[in-house]
Amino acid sequence: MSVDTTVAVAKGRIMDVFQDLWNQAGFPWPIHGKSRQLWFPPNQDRPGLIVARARDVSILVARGIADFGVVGMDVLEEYPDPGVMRVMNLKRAECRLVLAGQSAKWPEGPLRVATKYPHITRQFFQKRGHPVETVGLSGSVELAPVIGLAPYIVDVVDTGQTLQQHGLTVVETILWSTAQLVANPGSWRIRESTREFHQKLGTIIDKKAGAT
Ligand code: PRT
Ligand code: MG
Repeated sequence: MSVDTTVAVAKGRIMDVFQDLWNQAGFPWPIHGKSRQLWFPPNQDRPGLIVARARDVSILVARGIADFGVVGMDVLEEYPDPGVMRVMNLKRAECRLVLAGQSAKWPEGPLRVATKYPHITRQFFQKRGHPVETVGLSGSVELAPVIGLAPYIVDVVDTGQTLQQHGLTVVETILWSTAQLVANPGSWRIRESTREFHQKLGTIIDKKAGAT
């Protein structure tokens, strides 16, 4: 198989699950030990790999630096980019984006919500005609209600343990998320190697559908 394809992958959990798919596809994983290298050009054994911040993945793909990107649906919805095509649900890194608070009751009146996802949050409340003020944080969002910054949060949840540890409970699920494969439309249209890589991943996903 020709491996003249480059994939930009979101570091962290998404990269961990993607590494598993990459190995199953028979490609050697290029990152060894504690290497800080972030760019691995394609070679005869495997596609190229770029390790990126989650929100930068679509930018790299839209500009054609990478043919493919791997990133969570939550991030794609928060930073919509018309320059990328969603081409496959990788069915891994499952989680949901939820509205959570100290009680499961739907909030009354105008409310303040702390979140890393202000765009999704505003859309969600707008659809319900409910006034909202978002406080944009870049991490440790669960702390907001505990320290009195905002009584509600919109955040990613998997097992729910983190919410529980902070005395929080789910009010409503906003979005279910899994890792997604996105592609550069030009590369997708004209490059044979792009189609081949997509096909190969597809076989693996379908074989192990539902596994994390
Ligand atoms: O910098 P940033 O935090 O944005 O990214 P990162 O490099 O730290 O990546 P990482 O590892 O946080 O992964 C982020 C992506 O993984 C998200 O965009 C999701 O698509 C996906 N994902 C899947 C998750 C989780 N599961 C998850 N549980 N992202 C974050 N979490 C957090 C959650 O918010 C909580 O704080 O993990 C904690 C544990 O979750 P519980 O519910 O199991 O306790
Ligand atoms: Mg993180």
